[in-house]
Amino acid sequence: MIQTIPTKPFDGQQPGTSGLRKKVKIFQQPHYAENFIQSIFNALDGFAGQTLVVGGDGRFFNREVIQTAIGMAAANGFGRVLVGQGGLLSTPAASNIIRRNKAYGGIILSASHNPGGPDGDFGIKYNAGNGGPAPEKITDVIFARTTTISSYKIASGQSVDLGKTGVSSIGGMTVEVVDPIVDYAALMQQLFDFDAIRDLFKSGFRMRFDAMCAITGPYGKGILEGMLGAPAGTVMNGTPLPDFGGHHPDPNPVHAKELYDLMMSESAPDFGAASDGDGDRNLIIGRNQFVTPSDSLAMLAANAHLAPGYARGLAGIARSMPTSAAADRVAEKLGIKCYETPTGWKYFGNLLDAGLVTICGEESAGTGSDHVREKDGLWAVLLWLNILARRRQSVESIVREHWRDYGRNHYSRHDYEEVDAEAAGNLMKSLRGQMETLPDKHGIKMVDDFAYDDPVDGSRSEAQGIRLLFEDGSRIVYRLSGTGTAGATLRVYIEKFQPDSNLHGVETQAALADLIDLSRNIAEIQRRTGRDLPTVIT
Ligand code: G16
Repeated sequence: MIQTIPTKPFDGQQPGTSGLRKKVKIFQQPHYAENFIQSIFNALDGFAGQTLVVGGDGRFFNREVIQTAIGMAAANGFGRVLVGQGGLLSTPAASNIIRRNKAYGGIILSASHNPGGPDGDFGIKYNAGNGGPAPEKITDVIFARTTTISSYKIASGQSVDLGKTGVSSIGGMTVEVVDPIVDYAALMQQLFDFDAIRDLFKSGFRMRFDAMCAITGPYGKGILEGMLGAPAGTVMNGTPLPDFGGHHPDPNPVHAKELYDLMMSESAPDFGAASDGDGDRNLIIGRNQFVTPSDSLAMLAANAHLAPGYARGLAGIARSMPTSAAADRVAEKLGIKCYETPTGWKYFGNLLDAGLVTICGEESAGTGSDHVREKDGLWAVLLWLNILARRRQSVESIVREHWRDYGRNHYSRHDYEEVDAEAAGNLMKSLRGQMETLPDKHGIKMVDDFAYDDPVDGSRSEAQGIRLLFEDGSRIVYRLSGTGTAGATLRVYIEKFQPDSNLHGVETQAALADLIDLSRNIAEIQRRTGRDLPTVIT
């Protein structure tokens, strides 16, 4: 039965860097998720009879909202929903299913790398027909609709059996429960040299993939252990759990500590990797060699031609502004363009759709290509494996050779999490106030608040982060996170280019020490936030 339920707006349903992200408890309020989903539909048109993809990362509250989204899609006039079995789809797999099936769009339930469970976070985001996160012009309309909503429509009284694949119908709409892995695995097989990777494992090469009890467990087991012949046990924490087993599914050396410690130990395998809550981020570690996401982007771009899917070369590279300039050096050598965009995968969409870039990446552990319109954790792992299979060198020696050939961008991100939101806002305001006076002090050449003009549709995005650009190419960047759910998170990105290979081995924090001090002094971080030190350093 189709019902129209009266409702009232909630405050603050404003999509952030990647959809609406809040505490589970907030999402559990009656009508909260429904209001946001209806506002998405109210912001769109022309979807009657079309296909909508629905899936999530399996976190707590996923199953309930999946049923709600399906019921609301039926009541709002979609013709078909494709939903992952168990309500599960990794974010890149959802992007692939949208594209493959020429769907109108998709609703992805995830708070990405944020913790799950009843006290954790939940999120809803809308992806457009190109498979990518909705651009700002759509998220702005969605937000506007949340402020005026007065009712929502839902087909109630029925639920879909998500336990097995198959076709059923709800409120006159077709519902297809699909295997979450098959299409994605087929796409990976097209892009990468699976035979070479199989041979690599046969030769005794060993890796660990930490799925962090999140969505990529089944994908990792199916592809790495199933199709590529990696030994059973290669995938650790491989069963998705609603609370991620208490893990914070953010693939960095702090939260993937078990893997990191293993890779730095005597018994390290050849290669270590991890992915996050919804499968779009990646962590790459060689034996004794952590690879920063910014370096990983540059190294993947420099070696991508070794994979069949990229053998013809790259059209261009794109990186988010705070990501290090290591990829720029690769682009220069390849004679292609490197675009610098604001933080957020949605900014890569137009460049990818227009064929201007093939590979994109962000310092926040996201790398991907034009194969989908999301960053893709396992894709990055498989491209690394393809490169290792072809070069037959250790990760460490590939990294060292890269630094020798291109120079090294020492790079680190310092996060001050859950600081008082007003204090963080004032800190950014004070930096904006110093934009005119800072240049010429401390070797600073220029200070700006990054703005981006999209070369494809001409749209302009302003106030994307304060950049301090130094005479020697070093940078300090400040911005507030758009994905946190408590207080504000101040991110400070520090980068220094070191061409001298004798100094490449210097420990990163030591190499950046002066800039780190300066970053704290200029922004008066201690005085304004009460924090002596960052919460997380990556
Ligand atoms: C999201 C976006 C990413 C972006 C990141 C930034 O990541 O999808 O493109 O780099 O947010 O996060 P913050 O604003 O906290 O720095 P995810 O993995 O959370 O979807």
